[in-house]
Amino acid sequence: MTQGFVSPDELRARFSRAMSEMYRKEVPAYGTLLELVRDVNERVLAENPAMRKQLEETDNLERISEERHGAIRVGKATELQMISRVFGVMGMQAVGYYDLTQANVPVHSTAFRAVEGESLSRSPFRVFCSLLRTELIKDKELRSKAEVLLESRDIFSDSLRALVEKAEQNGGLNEADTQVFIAEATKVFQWHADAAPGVSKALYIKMRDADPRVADITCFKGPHINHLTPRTLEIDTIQQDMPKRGMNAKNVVEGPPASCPILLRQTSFKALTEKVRFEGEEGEHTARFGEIEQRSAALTQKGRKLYDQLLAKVLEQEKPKADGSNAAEYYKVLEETFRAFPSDYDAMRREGLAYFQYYVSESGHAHRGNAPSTLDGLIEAGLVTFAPIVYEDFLPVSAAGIFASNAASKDWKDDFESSSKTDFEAALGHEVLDPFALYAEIEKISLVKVAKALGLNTLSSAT
Ligand code: OOG
Ligand code: NI
Repeated sequence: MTQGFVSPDELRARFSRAMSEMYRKEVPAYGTLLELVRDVNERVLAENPAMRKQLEETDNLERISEERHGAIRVGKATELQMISRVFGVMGMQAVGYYDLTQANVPVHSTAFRAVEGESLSRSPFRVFCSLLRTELIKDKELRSKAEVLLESRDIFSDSLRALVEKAEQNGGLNEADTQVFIAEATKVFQWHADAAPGVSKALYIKMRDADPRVADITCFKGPHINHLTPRTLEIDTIQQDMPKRGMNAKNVVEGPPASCPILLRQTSFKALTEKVRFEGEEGEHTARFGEIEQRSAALTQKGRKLYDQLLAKVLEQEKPKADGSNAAEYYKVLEETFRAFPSDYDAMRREGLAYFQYYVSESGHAHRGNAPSTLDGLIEAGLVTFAPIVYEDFLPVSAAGIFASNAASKDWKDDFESSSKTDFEAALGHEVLDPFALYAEIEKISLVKVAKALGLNTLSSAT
């Protein structure tokens, strides 16, 4: 702690816990999902001492039971800018650009998360944050209603604004300020059973007909968290067990097939229908759900290209239908198509498809000053070991699938205008970071450490 400041990592961890507590109260099924994930993770670790040891050695064990991501949707640039500052106090930065218009959803997004290896192992909490693109609402009158509603709301309390400024000026927050900051920041994302002032049920329905996300963003008082996602070590078991605990699970696990440990795989229980009070009338809204994910290796540009190609090939042949009727066929095509992607980490490493962290083995330490000078040589001699760097980001296509299956229940289609990263960055007020560069940096730092420990000048990887 500097001058009695709570560290950004600690702030982020506490905020993540506070969000989880709030969401468990708001959406009890999320609590049931957490119990299921805890049970499965405990069993998997008890049954796999080797996995446990590897997670421990790579600083990944402790973070797992605490790990989760959330998703929020904001309505205007000033909200996005302030959100960026609030997350900035917690050491989270905007990483990557996601164009959801590809999935017929009128938003574009980034991920707020920690970026450095050590911070990520302390708290990898990440938030997928989408900005509504009102310019894509086709009906002009509805568009201007949406803009007026958004213009008139202020989702941040005065005390939150003051604390963000204080943290930025002083370089941190003390314990007392931290407590208020966490409480006020959490409140921004709470659920409101009352629709925004001026929103009748008829207006809500018009917005929802334009797009369910348009209604979700414009008709409410704030950007309620729409899901939280704990990390599991065995997603297929959870997918199977969800119905046994009363959860309405989605039909397919999204992402790569089970046999290919890359990026992440996700599934969820479907969004709940909740009561809402509109002006003068009762109604309902369907948006909030629970999700789980299993994370694996971060891919290089080359690996990502191959993943995108293969997934596109899969979807050409077999798109998962919203009603789940072709789930078995979809999985079959997915598994078969992804045979073209190496499934073992050594092959991925040699082909430069994924990012890795490198470690000096015990015998490596004994060979200091007398070791092969190439990375492959060191690995072959057993002096250096490696583990994949965990993917910290989101699947654009997967995100799209989640939108489609949770709010619209439409099959996928593509009729929106093209992406606009520049517009997004203008709204945010700065550029988003390049995720590939961040993984490459973590890999490089580990190679520098290894080289130093072995008394070598430099070491480079296939990436
Ligand atoms: C965001 C969906 C994206 C994920 O896990 O890919 C996401 C949203 O529904 O607002 O959270
Ligand atoms: Ni999610």
